[in-house]
Amino acid sequence: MLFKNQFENRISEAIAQQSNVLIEQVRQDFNIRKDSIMHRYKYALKGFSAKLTKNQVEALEKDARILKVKPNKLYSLGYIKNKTRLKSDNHVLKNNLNINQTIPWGVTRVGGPLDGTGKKAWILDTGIDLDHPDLNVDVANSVSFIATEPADDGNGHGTHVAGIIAAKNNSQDVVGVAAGATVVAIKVCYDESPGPGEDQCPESSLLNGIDYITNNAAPGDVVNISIWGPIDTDLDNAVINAANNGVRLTLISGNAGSNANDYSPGRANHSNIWTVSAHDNNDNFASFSNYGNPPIEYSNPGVDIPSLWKNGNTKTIDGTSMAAPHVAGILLATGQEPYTNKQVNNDPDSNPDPIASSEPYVGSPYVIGSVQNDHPKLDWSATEGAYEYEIHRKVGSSTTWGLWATISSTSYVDMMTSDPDLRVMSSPPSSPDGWVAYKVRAVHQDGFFSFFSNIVYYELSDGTIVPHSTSSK
Ligand SMILES: [Ca+2]
Ligand SMILES: [Ca+2]
Ligand SMILES: [Ca+2]
Ligand SMILES: [Ca+2]
Repeated sequence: MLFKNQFENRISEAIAQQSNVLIEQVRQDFNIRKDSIMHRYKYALKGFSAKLTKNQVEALEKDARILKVKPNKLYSLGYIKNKTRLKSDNHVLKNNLNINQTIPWGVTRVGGPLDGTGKKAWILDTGIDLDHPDLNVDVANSVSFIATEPADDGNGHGTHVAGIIAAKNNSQDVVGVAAGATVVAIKVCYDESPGPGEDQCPESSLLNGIDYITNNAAPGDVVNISIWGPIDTDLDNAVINAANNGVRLTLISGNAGSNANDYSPGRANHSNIWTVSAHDNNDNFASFSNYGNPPIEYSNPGVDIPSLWKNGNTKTIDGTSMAAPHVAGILLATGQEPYTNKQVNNDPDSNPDPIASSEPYVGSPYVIGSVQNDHPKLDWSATEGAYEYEIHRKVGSSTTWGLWATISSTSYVDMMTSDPDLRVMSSPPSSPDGWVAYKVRAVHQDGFFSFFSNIVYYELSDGTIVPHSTSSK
C-alpha cells in the first residue's frame, strides 16, 4: 500500500515522522490490526505492507490519501543454482583455501585487493554469516525484514556477496576487493526457496531493506542488492530515492540472458546507481547475464567466483550476483567512480560493457629500434590511455635497469650514447645484455603504468650500430 505524494528528494526525520502518523491514521481508519502490518516505509517511500482482507483492499483503494494497493511480488537471488561442479565442491574448496588465503581471479581483475578498513557496505540479501572468521560484520546494525528468520545467513548467498566485497586480507579463505571493510546484513530474502525454482525475496521485505538503508547508511557507504525480478516502478523508485538521499547502490542486470530493461530494480538509472553485467576470466560476456546499455554501467567478474559461505565455509558460484559486489568493493575502497579497464568480448547488445577496475587500462608500447646519425633511435605507437612514456635503459653487462628519460612524444633519439666509451663496453654483445638496451612503458595521467614494452638493444658490429628487438613484450 503506497500513499500519494511519494518522496522525490532528501528525507528528514520530521517528514519520516509524518509518514508514521499517516500510517497509523489509515491503520485505525480501516481497522487494520497492528499485527497485520508487516512493514512500514518512511524514508525511501511512503506506505506500508500488511495482511489485508479483500474488503479492506477495496475500501483502501477508494481512500483519497492512497495512491495504490497492490499484492506482494517475489524476487530472486542472482546466482546460478543448478550448475554442476566437479572439484569446487564446498568441502574441497574449504580445505584448499584454509591452507593459505586464495586471491580470487575477480579481485585481481579489478585491481584488488584494496584496503577497505573502516569503510562500510550494506548488503540486502539472505543475511550474512555473522561470525564468519573472514568477515568484519556490524552485528548491531544488522537486521532482518523476514519476520521468521534472523539476520544470520542460513543460505550462503549473502555471505558470498559480503566476501567478494570485504573478506579480510589474512591467512585464510579468500580476500575481498575492499579487504577488511565492515559489512552489515540486511536480510530481505528467505533462506530457502518455498519450492523448486521459486523466488525467495518478497518485494515488501526488499522495500523495507531499501527504506532502512536510506535512513541508516552514511555518505561514502555502499549498498549492494544482488536481487532481480519483474518490473516494478515502486521498487525502481525506492532505489532511485535512496540514491537521491546520497546512498551509492550496486545492482545486478539479472540472469535471464536477455534485456536488462525488463527487470527491476537493476533497470533503475541514477548517478548513484551502478548496474552490473557479468563476464568470465577471459573477459567474455557470461551467457546467463542480462545485457543492455542503459541500464548497465559495467561488466565485472561473475563466473567461477570463490568466496565465503554460511557456517564459516567457502564456495565457488556464478551469477550477476557476484559481479555487482566487485563494483561495490571498488566504490567503497577508492571512494570514486571506477576506471575502465578494457571491455567485455561478445556483448550480445553489440555495445561492449566496460570492465570496472580500480586501475585504468594502460596499453603497452611496442618499440621499434633504428639508427639515426650514429645514435640509437626508438619509435612506438601512441598507446591507449597513455599520458607520457618512461624510457628505461641499461648499458653493457650491467643487470640494472634505470629510468633514463620521461617524454610525451612517441619517438626518441639517444644522443648521449655517442660517447665512444659506451660503444666499446661489450665485445661481443649478447642480447639483451649488449652494448645498450632500452624498454619503454606508458604512464597514465593518474600515475598508473603499463607493462614494459619489448626490449630493443644495439650492438656495435664492424664499427656500425645495429639495432635488435626482442620479439616478445
Ligand atoms: Ca581472508
Ligand atoms: Ca544505469
Ligand atoms: Ca555462523
Ligand atoms: Ca552492452
